[in-house]
Amino acid sequence: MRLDVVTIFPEYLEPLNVSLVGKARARGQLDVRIHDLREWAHDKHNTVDDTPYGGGPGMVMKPEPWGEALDEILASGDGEPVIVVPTPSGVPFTQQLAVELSVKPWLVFTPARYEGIDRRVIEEYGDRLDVREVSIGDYVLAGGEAPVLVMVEAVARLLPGVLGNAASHQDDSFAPGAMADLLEGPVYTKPPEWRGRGIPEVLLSGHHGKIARWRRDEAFRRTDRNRPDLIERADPAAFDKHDRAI
Ligand code: 6GU
Repeated sequence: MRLDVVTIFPEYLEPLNVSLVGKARARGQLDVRIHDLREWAHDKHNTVDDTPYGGGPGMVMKPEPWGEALDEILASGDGEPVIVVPTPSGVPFTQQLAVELSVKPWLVFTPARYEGIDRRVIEEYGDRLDVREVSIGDYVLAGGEAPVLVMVEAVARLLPGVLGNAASHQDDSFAPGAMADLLEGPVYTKPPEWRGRGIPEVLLSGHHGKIARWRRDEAFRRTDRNRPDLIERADPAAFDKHDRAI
């Protein structure tokens, strides 16, 4: 997969050199290209923003540098990318959207600062390409760079061969399957006793059926406590009598 990111803060994307994404890059599974938007600015101050039409606070990113940057990046590859525009006004970034993006060969991210990008840029590319305006949650950040880090990590770990063990995402919270609609429950490792705290007996029993039931009960309890909206939204057929008794 190829990923391009256009930003006025290239150094903000340095975490993409680290850990899972960094290793996927080193192995050649991800081709990540970070671009400085100011390279497509023209005046001596490399201006990329201006005051908003209609008045109001803040600044708006000018369309010309974005247009020239995107045209050059689009011309540098084969086929057409999906363009992901991070914005608090976008559709929610979900595991489902991460899965959808993970099967695309090429993504271009356009994190903005200030009050956002001149609307005509989104319209111009939206007329010819798949452009997604995406939000990572109901809060406001100063720019789209941190959301890009979030989205790239969520997508990259789904690529074949990036996560050591493909089974590791089978029971992720939000993954489809038997535990769909439930958050993951607690996990334990050695030592068997730490600061006087033991391990739930059932996990030491070797009884796979009982362990699966316990894990589901813990997942249900946690979901009920932390995200009751997930239970309300789910298909009632997803829950059995035992779940409902929790
Ligand atoms: Cl994608 N951008 C900004 N600036 N703030 C956000 C966001 C994105 N998602 C949630 N808050």
